[in-house]
Amino acid sequence: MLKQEAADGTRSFADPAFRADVLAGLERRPRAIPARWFYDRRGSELFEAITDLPEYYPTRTEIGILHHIAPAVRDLVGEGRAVVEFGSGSSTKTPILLGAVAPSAYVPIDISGDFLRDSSRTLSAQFPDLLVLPFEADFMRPLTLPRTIEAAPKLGFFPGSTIGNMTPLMAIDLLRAMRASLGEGAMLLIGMDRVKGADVLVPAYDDAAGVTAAFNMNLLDRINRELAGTIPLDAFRHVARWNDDRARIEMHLEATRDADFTVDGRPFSIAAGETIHTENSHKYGPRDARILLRGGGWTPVAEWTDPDGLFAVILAEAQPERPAP
Ligand code: AVJ
Repeated sequence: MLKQEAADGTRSFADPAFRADVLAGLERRPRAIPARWFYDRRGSELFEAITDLPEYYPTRTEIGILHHIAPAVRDLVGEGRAVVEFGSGSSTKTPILLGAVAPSAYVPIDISGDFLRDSSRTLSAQFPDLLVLPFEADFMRPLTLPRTIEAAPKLGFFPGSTIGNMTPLMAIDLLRAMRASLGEGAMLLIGMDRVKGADVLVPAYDDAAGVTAAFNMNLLDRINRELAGTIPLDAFRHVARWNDDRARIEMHLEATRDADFTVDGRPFSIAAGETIHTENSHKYGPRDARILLRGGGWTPVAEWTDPDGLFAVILAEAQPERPAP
């Protein structure tokens, strides 16, 4: 394992999973590093800044939809379910749902323990009577929920179009795993970004102020900091492209000139014009979204969008275990 020394002399160990993903990702062709590694402290701050950009419509649009549909969601799911949120409990979206459905418990699941503790504390302050059970886990793997909420019917919450980061194959695996862990009678409230023109999509991922570019470039900086990298940042530029065939925005880091560098002592070369693929953000039309959910074992029961049809929030119920006709 690699030891790092910060300017103040404190030592820490680089995350072995980060190291493994970066080294394997730079060796593979095409080069690709999983998007989850964007979110160190600086990356999380930059993502927060992205959500405020005029070009980045998803966050504000989804929040608007959630406010609007809260009473309808309560009518459809009832009160007293245990709400299980997959991914970082967003400080803005979660209270809208919790305030509407009066849950018996709230279980935020996240890989980042620090983030989980912070957001759980904030929520407990806002809902003093609510049982909050933070659960540190990688929700991409099958998981066993806390015994305390075993008997309660569940409502899964997966906002933010995080599902868009996954290829359809991975998304269906995840939806099936969620159905298995949430159990019989569970419901799921999920946000999905819709397909729309590249004239709207590309600027949302390549904003005029350059915040998304900084977010993407921060990955190289993080590699240099945490994995003793020598990547010349000035040899790369941020690229966002719409892949129409696969209905996704792709973010890449493109080499603007030939470059040689090392990461954790290993040598790498990249030629001008070659890229490191850093993120996919899949977009789903109304029928696409419903097929994806059904493929993952969930039957859509209601769906809502904003007046411009930019983003969708879908409520689905777990398909009972029975053979298809
Ligand atoms: C957090 C995955 C929903 O894909 O829109 C924003 C991440 N990347 N700008 C998205 C992101 C660049 C975002 N998600």
